[in-house]
Amino acid sequence: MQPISPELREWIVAQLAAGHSVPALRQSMHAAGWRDDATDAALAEVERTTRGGGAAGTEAPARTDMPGPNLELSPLYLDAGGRRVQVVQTVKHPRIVVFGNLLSAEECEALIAAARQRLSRSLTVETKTGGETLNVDRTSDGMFFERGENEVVQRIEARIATLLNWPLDFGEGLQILRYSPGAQYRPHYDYFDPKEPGTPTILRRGGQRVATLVMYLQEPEQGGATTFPDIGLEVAPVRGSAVFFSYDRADPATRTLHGGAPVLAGEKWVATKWLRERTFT
Ligand code: PD2
Ligand code: ZN
Repeated sequence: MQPISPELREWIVAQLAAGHSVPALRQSMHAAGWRDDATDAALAEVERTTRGGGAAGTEAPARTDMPGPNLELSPLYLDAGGRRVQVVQTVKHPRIVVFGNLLSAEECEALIAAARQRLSRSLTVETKTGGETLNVDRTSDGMFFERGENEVVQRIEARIATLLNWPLDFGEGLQILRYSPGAQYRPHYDYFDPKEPGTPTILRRGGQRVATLVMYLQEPEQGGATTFPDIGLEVAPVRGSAVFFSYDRADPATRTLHGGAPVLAGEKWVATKWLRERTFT
């Protein structure tokens, strides 16, 4: 059975959240031309993954050593190498932490200024081949910095390593994205799909992705939240703040489906840091 698309998952989750019954959904999908066995498989997968369950023994094994801030004492602030970062909001499953005051306005400006001339239409890693392709699901413009490429990148990377308790060289280079009005990033998972044939090639450079930090460099006037459809969370893209989330296995059971909602007015700029299992080369 094919895995279901993030869009179909999102639709089913939204219908269930709106109070529609499973039989009603089955009827709608049947009317839309879905075969009953495919419908049942899709509904079962969504139920399994949104409840965080799964038939015993069928889940991928979860990692135990994971990046993340130390929240044992429920701190309101964390010291990240001399910067007082605010803990704004946390979610346990999926593990999500919203940080305030992670970046200064000057640091946001410096990243935007250094990236602006190097933007091109975003590519995503193509798991079918291990290469990169244009993706209609992502209509932003983007670029990557090399790790440690300039002073401000170095400073921010060192801060992230301290805050998230993860070695600096396990991180990919910072990715910068600019969303103009209408641009969005449809819901997706950031880990590499183990079932895709290109994934083993991608994993040679540092193993799986295990966590994401999306930092907001410029606020749009409207729209542009980072959304988590499985749990109905929207994180507002406030300049200098960031959303962290981690995934201990490459599986929808992590409930880390997430997207960038369309920007309705103004421009949204973000910097994304992806963390790998090992040294990223
Ligand atoms: O810009 C965002 O809000 C966003 C949403 C989903 C960024 C990413 N994913 C990403 O860079 O992976
Ligand atoms: Zn993402």
